[in-house]
Amino acid sequence: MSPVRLTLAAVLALASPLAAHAADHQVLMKNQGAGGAMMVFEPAFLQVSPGDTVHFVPTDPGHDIETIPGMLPAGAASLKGEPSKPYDVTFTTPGLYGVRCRPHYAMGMVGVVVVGGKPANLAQAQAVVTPGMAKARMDGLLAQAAAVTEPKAKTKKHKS
Ligand SMILES: [Cu+2]
Repeated sequence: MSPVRLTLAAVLALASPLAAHAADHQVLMKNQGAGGAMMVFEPAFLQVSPGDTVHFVPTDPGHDIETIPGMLPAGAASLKGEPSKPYDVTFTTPGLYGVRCRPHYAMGMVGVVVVGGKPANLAQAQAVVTPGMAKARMDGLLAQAAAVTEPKAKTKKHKS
């Protein structure tokens, strides 16, 4: 490679540091989780890096995914999938995203995605009141989010 082309490659690498390390993740939407719990996102807690894509897959029909109001980083777009349809999200804005399945919200079908390191909107998310069985699960997920201090270590798995 000539010195000129090497320089160009270096510039391009600097221009897209996130895309170069972007990873894919999968969250299943199920009637029953591996641990026996009913109506779950699996995994219900996920930490990803900015630029990563999460595929929400309705393993069982009847589930959807959308942002829980108040559990969204400032400036981030809210999420909204269609019932029984896969939904892909590429997360760019760091912070905490609380999600729910609308029909099964009160049954505890909630999840949390932390993008980057320690989420700046954690306290805001903790102040949101969640209904029924969602509360206990969300408390557990927010405790996991509170334990996040560092961005996720880079993995070797790259998007092909
Ligand atoms: Cu559901």
